Amino acid sequence: MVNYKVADENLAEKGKEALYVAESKMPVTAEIIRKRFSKEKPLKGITIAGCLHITKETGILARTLKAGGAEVYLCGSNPLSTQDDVAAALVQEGINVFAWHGNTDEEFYWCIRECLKAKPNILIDDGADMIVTAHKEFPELIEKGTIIACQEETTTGVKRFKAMNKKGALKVPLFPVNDARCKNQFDNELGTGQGIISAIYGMHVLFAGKNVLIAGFGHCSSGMALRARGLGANVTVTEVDAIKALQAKFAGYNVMPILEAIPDADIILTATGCKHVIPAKTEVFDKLKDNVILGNLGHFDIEIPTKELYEHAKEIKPVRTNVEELIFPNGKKVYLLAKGRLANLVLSEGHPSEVMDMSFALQSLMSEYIVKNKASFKPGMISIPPEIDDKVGYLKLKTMGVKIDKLTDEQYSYIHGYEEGT
Ligand code: RBV
Repeated sequence: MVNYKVADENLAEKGKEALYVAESKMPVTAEIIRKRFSKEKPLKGITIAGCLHITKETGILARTLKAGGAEVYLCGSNPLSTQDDVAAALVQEGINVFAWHGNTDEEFYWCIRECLKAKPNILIDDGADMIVTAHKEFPELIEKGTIIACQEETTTGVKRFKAMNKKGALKVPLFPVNDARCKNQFDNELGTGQGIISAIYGMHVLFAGKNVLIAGFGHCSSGMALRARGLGANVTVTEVDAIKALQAKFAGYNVMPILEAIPDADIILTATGCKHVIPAKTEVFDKLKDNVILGNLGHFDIEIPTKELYEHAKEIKPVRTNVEELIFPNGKKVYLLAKGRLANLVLSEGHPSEVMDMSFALQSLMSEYIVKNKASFKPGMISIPPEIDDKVGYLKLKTMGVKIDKLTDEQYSYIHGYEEGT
């Protein structure tokens, strides 16, 4: 029996088409790993719950985990990123899905709880909400050892778990999949980088000649800065980290404090993982340029002070799908993308399948690794084994028809030795 609650089961045919398109673009997850999983069934008897964006790419991951023998439960990791057609299609394939576009905060947690009620053995989270809920509301899953280990997909989730671990509050073995090289150097840089497109989709603007303010210069934001510049924008980066600020400066961007950059910015895009990156103050709102576009690509809707902006506005008008015009008391207009939520997920379909192939290949292989090595884990953060990271890189290159060199024995001894010098 499939357990589910989705928006509309009649959307399944459309969802199948989306999944069909993603299949061919995700050869590592959908072909190589799935083929082996179908034969070897490494996840047999295991229930996996994923709190992920319900997209065609996540659908491909679910299919691979299921092919490996797992019972799969899914709920959305963001109320606005669920693609209802994909959710409906997955239900037809026997994946237990609790997700619909636009669910309220209360419904969001209801969906998480439905997944946890299935007593999952592995949790794959994106943003930490499901694993934190398991700690708070389903402690027996941890105490009785039902949960073997957990995997985290995104930077913000890893940040939360590091804080939890420091306080001694993290009671499960946790693999920060986000921190694998094959994840953050590709999904974060290229996927979020291309998220610039969401700002274009939102307002259909020309980037050339615009002043674009990018808040942050980590993997996500540096990818965006590069692409904004490529489109002809004049890019300003704001940072709190001296080294990252230097990297931005030496890459040729303007670097300055955000309060200095705000008055000239035509488009402001945030991806810092922090809160109130645009300070939540009326005097700052008054400094925003008329017609400025505000978009957040970080995990939560607090980088741009969404709530305070809504409170400040005297009128809020939807102008395009998931874009609102906020009219301030002084008559100024501001365009807010995706209600301040991840615009790269909400306004486009999420990060492209090609790059999600690597992230979800890692998630698939990590689930297998967890089942194989379950006896050896202790609660706390555990790094992704480098051989799994390397394997995904190698497989991705292979599917792209790219060959690389191999160290000779002589080179191997040299690179791992210290005796040879001047
Ligand atoms: N992300 N998933 C998708 N197409 O399914 N797109 C982006 C998708 C993930 C990505 O790995 C990132 O770390 C996370 O969403 C942010 O919540």
